[in-house]
Amino acid sequence: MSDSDDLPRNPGPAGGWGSLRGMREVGGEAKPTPGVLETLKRQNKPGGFMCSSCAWAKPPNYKPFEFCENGAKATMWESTRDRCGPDFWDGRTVAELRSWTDHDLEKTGRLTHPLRYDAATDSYRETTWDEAFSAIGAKLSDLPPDDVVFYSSGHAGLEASYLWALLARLYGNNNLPQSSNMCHETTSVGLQKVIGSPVGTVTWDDIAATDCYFFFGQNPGSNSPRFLHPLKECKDRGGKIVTFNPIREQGLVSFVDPQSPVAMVTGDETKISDQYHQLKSGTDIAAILGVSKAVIEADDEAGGTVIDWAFVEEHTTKFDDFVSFARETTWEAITTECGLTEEALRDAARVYMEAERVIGVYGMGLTQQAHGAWNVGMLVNLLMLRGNIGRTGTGCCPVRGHSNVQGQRTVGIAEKVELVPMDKLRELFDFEPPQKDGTHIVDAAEGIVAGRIKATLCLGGNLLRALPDRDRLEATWQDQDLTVMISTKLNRSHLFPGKSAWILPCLARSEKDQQETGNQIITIEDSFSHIHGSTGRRTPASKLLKSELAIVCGLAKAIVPPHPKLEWDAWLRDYSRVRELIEATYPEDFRDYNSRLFEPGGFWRGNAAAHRIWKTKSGRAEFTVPEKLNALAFEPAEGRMRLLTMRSNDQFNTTIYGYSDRFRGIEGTRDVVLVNAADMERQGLSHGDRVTLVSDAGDGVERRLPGLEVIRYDIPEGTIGAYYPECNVLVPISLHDHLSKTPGYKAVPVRIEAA
Ligand SMILES: Nc1nc2c(c(=O)[nH]1)N[C@H]1C(S)=C(S)[C@@H](COP(=O)(O)OP(=O)(O)OC[C@H]3O[C@@H](n4cnc5c(=O)[nH]c(N)nc54)[C@H](O)[C@@H]3O)O[C@H]1N2
Ligand SMILES: Nc1nc2c(c(=O)[nH]1)N[C@H]1C(S)=C(S)[C@@H](COP(=O)(O)OP(=O)(O)OC[C@H]3O[C@@H](n4cnc5c(=O)[nH]c(N)nc54)[C@H](O)[C@@H]3O)O[C@H]1N2
Ligand SMILES: [Mo]
Repeated sequence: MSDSDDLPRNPGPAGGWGSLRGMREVGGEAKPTPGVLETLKRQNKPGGFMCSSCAWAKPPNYKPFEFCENGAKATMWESTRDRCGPDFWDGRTVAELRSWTDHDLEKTGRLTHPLRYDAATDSYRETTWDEAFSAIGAKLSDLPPDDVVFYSSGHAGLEASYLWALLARLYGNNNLPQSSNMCHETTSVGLQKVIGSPVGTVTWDDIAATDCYFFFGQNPGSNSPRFLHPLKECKDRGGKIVTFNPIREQGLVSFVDPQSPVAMVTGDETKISDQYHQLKSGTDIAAILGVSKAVIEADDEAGGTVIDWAFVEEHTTKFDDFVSFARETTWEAITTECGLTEEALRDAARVYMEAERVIGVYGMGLTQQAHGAWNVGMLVNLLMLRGNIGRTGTGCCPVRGHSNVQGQRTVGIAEKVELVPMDKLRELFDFEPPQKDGTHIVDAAEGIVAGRIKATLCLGGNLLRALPDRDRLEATWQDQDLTVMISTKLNRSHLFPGKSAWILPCLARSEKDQQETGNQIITIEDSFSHIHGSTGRRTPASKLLKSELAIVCGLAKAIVPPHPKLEWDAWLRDYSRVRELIEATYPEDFRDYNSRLFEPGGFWRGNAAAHRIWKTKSGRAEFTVPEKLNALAFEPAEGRMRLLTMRSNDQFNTTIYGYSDRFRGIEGTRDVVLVNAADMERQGLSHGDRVTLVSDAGDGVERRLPGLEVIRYDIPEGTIGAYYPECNVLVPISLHDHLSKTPGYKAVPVRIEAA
């Protein structure tokens, strides 16, 4: 192959006809029930239902179709006609299903019946809700509360989530790890530390006014495609976009608006990034320091007119430490670390300084690193140099993952006691909430491997598959006394049942949630901290399904002794009663909650940092100095590669819709590893070779992933890419952010071995 043959080879713009084809292919596989178009038309609009895919904000001025390729895929996937009923298990064992792919497991269709694991036949059998609830309740009463984990993936609405957290506390622990422990925990902890906000500060007003975006490790084309519209609008106004990412992600290169008939016919592409900097994985600290250094130097030359000195003096602390660090670090150290030239970093700084209003966007490329919190601090340093925070058109924009992942934290799904108004819970429910911090997901995973954790209850998700160290966890997961999964579809976590194991099938968000007082509304919080009501209208996939809230109440009644203040039945009859409880617990965030459910664009919870009120320890926004120039847990060594685990646009986390990663030019397989041409030459590899990736964490644990096809790819030397979740077998549990414990999924030390 010649140099120009590196993949991706002109994959075509994000959006455009490719996105329609992508939707059609998933539609063909999922075989959605009739009426799915009607459902899609209501998606993300006031009075409609909120997409169960990503958390990107829902605008007040919505479009005729306010959904993207991936939102449509998610809706079609849950609206499938296929059913995975009890008969699926006839003659099938759990053990044999372990050879199935994630795609094939979910493709069996919607779960229809509550199921219990039967050890004699090694398969699941139909059960009744009553039997399930009472058996789970009995098991839990035998276990010490400390040994039990209540996980949640960020799907369930605020109402069910609030009751889930209440249930754990009534049972006796704060063991409430959530998917954000593997995702934006770095934001919850790292951003909180520096600006006093655990969430982003940006709202639609900022998006409408900004003239520049700086992107670090977030991929809107695949993971939040509705974001491409505001990016295009920014470009149409003459704004600029600068991206730092090891991989040239197509959504950040160019976009054709699939909602514009003219653009679709003429193929009118909008170029998204004005500059695209392919830095080495894990080196954003160096790159951002380089940009900051250029800004500081320009300020010196311009007699102090570049830095926003008024902001720095009035609002920040430790500025001098940061400036000294930037001055003392040489350009050589910076450029060697990140692999970008001084000129490239100065170019980025030029755009940054010319812009009046800059938004800093980030995602997993910054958060899933061994020193992700330093990454977040560095981005905030850069923004603060020119007062790009707490002013219209500016701000810090962590793009959240699951549709309600942020909201679940807001209503009490948190393992740390200090994050929850325990006094309010004490008063409302007349009990003594547990005072000890609960387990983070990393501690829970270690606890399962060590045999300390005896039961895991999962409100959604596919925890076993999403966690690091797959082999070690799969070898020990079944030693647990109890596993309970509240799920819509079959997944790999179901295939490692505890001694007593239950699958509890629930309604999907687009389905009717009929209770005694009528079809219920649930609410979610988006990435901009706006709260939206959501009502499903589709006929449920099975008459036996229960809503997530109904399942939580059913479990609660079996687990917690009755008490007049615990009105599980009344709450189930009318979810607005649960919203009253949420408002009573968090009066500032949820004022007049029930009357504001369908405000266009949702109602804003507010954010002090957006008003330049800093709820930090110092009462000021804090400049920080990282201890080194990268976010890695390891030193470079001959043959040691940094494995970056990737998402394709044909998956939502562990849900694999299909095998087309069209933006990266990879079709028909996920068993690939992307390698730079120079690394291939050095290691004697050819395009198409089969190799094994081997852990190089140096902790004595053998971790191997065989059978990957080498793809020669435009990726920096020393960095390689392969897909999540297949690669999770290679990630040590102990590799995580020093502050927040978010796993370091984006720079895993591995070696390449011939297969
Ligand atoms: N279609 C789809 N949508 C999704 C999801 C999905 O799986 N599929 N998942 C949802 C969830 S839960 C989440 S959290 C979000 C995730 O959305 P993102 O935050 O976009 O997450 P990733 O795609 O894992 O990684 C983002 C980017 O980081 C880059 N990167 C890797 N290492 C580095 C680095 O060291 N520095 C920099 N600057 N960049 C780096 C990668 O190349 C990639 O482009 O998306 C949500 N939306
Ligand atoms: N290597 C590597 N590992 C990663 C990541 C990475 O980038 N690299 N990313 C991490 C991130 S950001 C995250 S958020 C986690 C994701 O971890 P999880 O949130 O645990 O996993 P998901 O794949 O989102 O869960 C999919 C399952 O959710 C269930 N489900 C779908 N819809 C619903 C619903 O409406 N209700 C209920 N109750 N269940 C439903 C279905 O049964 C489906 O099989 O993975 C993490 N793991
Ligand atoms: Mo996530």
